[in-house]
Amino acid sequence: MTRAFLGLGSNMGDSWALLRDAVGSLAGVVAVSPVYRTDPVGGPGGQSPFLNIVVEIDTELTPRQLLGVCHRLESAADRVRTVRWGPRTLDVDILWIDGVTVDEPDLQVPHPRMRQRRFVMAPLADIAPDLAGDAWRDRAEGHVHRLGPLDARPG
Ligand code: X6L
Ligand code: MG
Ligand code: MG
Repeated sequence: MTRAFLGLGSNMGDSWALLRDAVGSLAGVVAVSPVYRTDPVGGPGGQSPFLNIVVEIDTELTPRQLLGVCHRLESAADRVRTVRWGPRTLDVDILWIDGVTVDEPDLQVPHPRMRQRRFVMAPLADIAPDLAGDAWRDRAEGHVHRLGPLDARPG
């Protein structure tokens, strides 16, 4: 079994429920970060804030099979691709797989820009401080605010 980390984000629809349902349909979940409300980074202006989490899974899938899982979760959330980096019901990205490097046009592991994004590194640091370190704290972009556990939705 191999340890992998996925980054999930949503800024359309009922984001909290979309994240909860996505995690609920993932196999091999080991840890789920707190939910963060995060300022949009990149993409067109005027987007709503995101909710972001990071999930650790144990898996025997290949990286490409895992990418298929990510796409299946996005489809289940009725993701529609319109504007590049535009609003989305659900985005699921592979961040890290222990011992694995992939550099293909549609699949890069580790995620090449994760250390520049506070919306990735803050939740990652909560569940994998060994992996996240803290060099990112000075450099990463975007304000983030920790809301709390995914299973304790604020009223
Ligand atoms: C210059 C050019 C600087 C592009 C930054 C950064 C583009 C991030 C895209 C960039 C640039 C992205 C999320 C998000 C997106 C998310 C939050 C992306 C892809 N996804 N913002 N923006 N959470 N807070 O999940 O990450 S679009
Ligand atoms: Mg993304
Ligand atoms: Mg993506």
